Amino acid sequence: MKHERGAYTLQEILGQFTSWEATLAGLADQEPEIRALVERWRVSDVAVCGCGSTYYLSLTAASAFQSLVGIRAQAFPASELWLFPAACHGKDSFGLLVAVSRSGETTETLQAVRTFKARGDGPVLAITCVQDSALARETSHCLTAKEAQEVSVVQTRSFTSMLLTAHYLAGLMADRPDYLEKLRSLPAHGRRVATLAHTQIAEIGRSQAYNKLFFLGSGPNFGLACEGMLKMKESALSHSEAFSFLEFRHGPMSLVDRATLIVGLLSDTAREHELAVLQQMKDLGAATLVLADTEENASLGADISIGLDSGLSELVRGPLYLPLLQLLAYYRAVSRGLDPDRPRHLTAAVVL
Ligand code: F1P
Repeated sequence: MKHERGAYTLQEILGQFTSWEATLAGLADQEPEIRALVERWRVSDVAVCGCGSTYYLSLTAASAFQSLVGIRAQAFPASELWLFPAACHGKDSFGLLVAVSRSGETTETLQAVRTFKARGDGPVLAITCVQDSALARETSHCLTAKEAQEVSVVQTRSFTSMLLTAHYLAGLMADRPDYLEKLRSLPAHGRRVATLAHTQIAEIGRSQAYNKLFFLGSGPNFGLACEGMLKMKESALSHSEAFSFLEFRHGPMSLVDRATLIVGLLSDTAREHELAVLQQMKDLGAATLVLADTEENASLGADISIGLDSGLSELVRGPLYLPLLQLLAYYRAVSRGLDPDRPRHLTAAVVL
């Protein structure tokens, strides 16, 4: 049978809300066990690591651990923890390593875990999609979003499902049942937002008016902006970059012209500052696509605006931005004649 370009990717993007539900249900079943671990560990700091998408996930997860749990949390590319452990740890070790890998087979992530264990640092917890993976075997504790595993090489539903897992862990560490309750509302919001915004996103994704794409996000949204940037590269072979909002003025804005699309993921905390950046880039000729919680916020400084209407805080609503960024890359890829299911030069895991 003829393979339709991007068929798996599209199905995995649009079906991810079912994976979110299954992941959250699995976590609720394991809650007593995870609570007991968290209670036993009582860590005051955590390192989070991964590669590619899972490194970007680590960035936003570290932000959640830090702001929700109030502990020191730092994200690292797994290769840095493996090859430059002293530069990552400094004098003090981290109390816990959270190692994130969809496949559980990525060499750098396995090596980061081995290095951490050899130094005699604290416990290691894996977040993966594959129960029977090398990572799961290397670690004594593993949270598996197994329903989120994909056929496509690029991570879409696996990314968001593992991200929910990290948020859930943070919610348990912070002992915030209210936060867990809000996480449980995400699948319904996600389905609604993806349905509402699909046509609009498809139209922008198909547009050939842009040859430079920038993704801006601050705080917990920075890692998500990076993931939007990576989807564009992997699926649509398009030059894209991600920046923390205000960093964009410090040089990168010199690249802005009429062929530039800027995708802004608005926070609540820095909203006014972020809108000012977008307005300035619009004045310089860029087109702006703004994603915010309310349509009203999104429309300021925006050529195209999408309001999530979730009523959720900036931290918990983060995963809702992802399906839109994934769809944007999917439509750009397909309209350029590419197959996002099989991106050029890539394999699902890098095994060295
Ligand atoms: C990480 C990863 C992917 C990327 C690429 C190679 O894999 O870097 O993010 O898309 O295909 O692998 P994993 O460790 O999360 O399985």
